[in-house]
Amino acid sequence: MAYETLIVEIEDYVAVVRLNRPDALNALNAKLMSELAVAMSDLDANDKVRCIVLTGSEKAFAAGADIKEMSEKSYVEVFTQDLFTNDTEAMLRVRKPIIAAVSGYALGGGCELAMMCDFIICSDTAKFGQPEINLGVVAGIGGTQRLTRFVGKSKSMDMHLTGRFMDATEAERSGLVSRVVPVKKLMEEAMAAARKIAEKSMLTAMVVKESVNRSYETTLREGLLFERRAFHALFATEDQKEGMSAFVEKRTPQFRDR
Ligand code: DAK
Repeated sequence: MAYETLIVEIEDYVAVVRLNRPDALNALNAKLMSELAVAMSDLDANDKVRCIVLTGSEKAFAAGADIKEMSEKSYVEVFTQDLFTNDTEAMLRVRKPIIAAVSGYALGGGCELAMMCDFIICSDTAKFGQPEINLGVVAGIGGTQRLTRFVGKSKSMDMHLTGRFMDATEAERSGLVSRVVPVKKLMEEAMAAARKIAEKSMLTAMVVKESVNRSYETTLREGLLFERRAFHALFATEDQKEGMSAFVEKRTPQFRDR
C-alpha cells in the first residue's frame, strides 16, 4: 500500500517504516498518525514480517506533534475527536517487536512515539526532549508517564519542566535508549538487531514482548506469576522442543512458529 507520509519497505522479514514529512521534520499530523496506525496493523498481520523498524530522517526522527495543525484547535475539538487516541492505541496493539531507530530530533510526540516502541537504538546525533511546556501544554501521548519510568522522576521532571533536550550519551546513561551508534551506522545496526530477532521463534518473541510489557502494568508478584506461566506454556510449543533439542545436538534451531 502507498502512503503519503510514510515509506514502508520489507526485506528479509524485516519491515522498515520511515516517517516521511521532511519539510516539517516529520512532525506528526493527523494524516501521518492515521497512516502509521494502518501500516502498523497491516505489518502485524503480514506473514512476511517478523520485526519492524520505525525510523525517520538523519535530521529528525520526529519533531513532535504538528504544531501548525494543532494551533487552531479548540478544547471541544481535541476532546471530542480524542486527538490521536485511536492511532496510538493501534501502535500499542502490535504484537511483533518494534525497534525505534532514532537520529536527530525526537521531541514531544516524537520522543513519545519512540518510547512506544519496544526499544530504542539511537545515533550519536540524537536529541530527545519533551518541550511541550514551551507551547503552554503538557505531553499528551505518554511522555509524563513513560519517560518517568525510563529515566526516573528527577530527570523526567527536569526534561518536562525546563523543556531541555537530552543528547544520546545522556539518553543511554539514563536508560532511555538501549544503544548509541555512529549516525552513518544507525540503519545497519538497527537492521542487524531486527534480523537477529526475525530469526527467533515469532511465537516466543511475542511472549517475551508481552511479558516485559507486563512489568509496566502490574505488581512485581503478578508480573512474576505471568512470566512463570508464560514460561510453562511455551513447553506446549514445537519451538521449545526444537530450541532445546538443537542446543543438545549442537546445531542451529529451525523455528517454525508452532
Ligand atoms: N510542528 C510543525 N512544524 C514543525 C515542527 C512541529 N513540531 N517542528 C519543526 N517544524 C517545521 C518548522 O516550522 C520548519 O518549517 P518552515 O518554517 O520551513 O515551513 C521546518 O519544520 C524546519 O524547522 P526549523 O526551521 O525550526 O529547524 P531548526 O533546525 O531551526 O530547528 C527544532 C529544529 C526541532 C529545534 C525546531 O523545529 C523546533 O523546536 N520544533 C518544535 C519542537 C517541539 O516543540 N515539539 C513538541 C511539539 S508538541 C496529544 C498528542 C500529542 C501531543 C500532545 C497531546 N494528545 C493526543 C492529547 C504532542 C505534542 C507535541 O509534540
